[in-house]
Amino acid sequence: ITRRTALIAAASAFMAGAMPAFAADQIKLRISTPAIESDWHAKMLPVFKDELEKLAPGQFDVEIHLNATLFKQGTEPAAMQRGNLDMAMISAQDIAKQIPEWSVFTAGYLIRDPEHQKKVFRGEIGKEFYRLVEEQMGIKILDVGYLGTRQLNLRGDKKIGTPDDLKGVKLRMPGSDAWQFLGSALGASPVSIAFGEIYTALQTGVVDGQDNPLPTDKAAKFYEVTKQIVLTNHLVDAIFLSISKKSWDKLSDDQKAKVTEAAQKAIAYNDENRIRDEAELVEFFKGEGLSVYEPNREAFRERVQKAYQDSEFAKSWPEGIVDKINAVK
Ligand code: KDO
Repeated sequence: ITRRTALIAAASAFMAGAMPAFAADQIKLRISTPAIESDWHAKMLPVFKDELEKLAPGQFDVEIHLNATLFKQGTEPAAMQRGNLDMAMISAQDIAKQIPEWSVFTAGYLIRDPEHQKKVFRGEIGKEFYRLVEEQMGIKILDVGYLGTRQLNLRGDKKIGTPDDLKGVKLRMPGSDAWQFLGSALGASPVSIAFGEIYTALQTGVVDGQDNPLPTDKAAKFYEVTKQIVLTNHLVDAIFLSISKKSWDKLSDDQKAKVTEAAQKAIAYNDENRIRDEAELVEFFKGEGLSVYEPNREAFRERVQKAYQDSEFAKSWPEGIVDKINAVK
């Protein structure tokens, strides 16, 4: 090694340390989601980006794509698996398409509340189920986020007290077997429509109603085209902030730790805002002229739980998993 090359090496090492990384050296993380700008799980993405920038200045280029403009709702896992997408917020229903065991988390009236959800997924059960996703799908789940508790939201005036009252009601549900099953289990006739088309479907009467957590009903302005909200509490819903293993494995251990930390901060922001909103939004919807009421929740719970117990899905659930989930306190 000559003195000249040693000097050049020393100078470039100094530059690399002192200068922010050039755009070309930055690690691009493209995130795709159907979430709309005004909803909390969309708003948490700039939080992720900013936190990561603080932790690892200049190292990452986080690119956020909302409204399913980059990939259609539900196609994000496949895009990550093909190496076309780095990150997404995927649902248990998306995962269950590839890993049948995961359908347990698509069952209504199983997870009790946001706290139970956190404990289940951040504990031993989550560890085991995340491992399946990593091994079988090549996707690394960074953290679980609370999407909210799903409630019925209908166009008509007819009051819904029990599952029998939903007979023949065309209920929009997201497009996959697991979601459609939940719609039937509630007693309705499920119709599969992408999230971005719900508003028009409600407005034009293509469907009689839809189900989503209250913060999403507000963000998407579904109250403009519906008359009632039935507080069924039928699914304490989760979204999993995830990264493709292809992108993850390129990171150094230090970068992995920072991506995880930024993800947890973003999720905390989402969860806090959603939980607060859920406590306050009934008044908001009433103010918008909707009737908001409690149905016979026990009748819904019984029907839905029985439907899942007797279903094909249940055959793929690990032995004793429902009891284990119930036992998490
Ligand atoms: C929906 O389509 O109703 C749903 O709430 C399903 C979720 O899994 C998730 O995809 C969500 O939409 C989108 O993020 C839009 O909020």
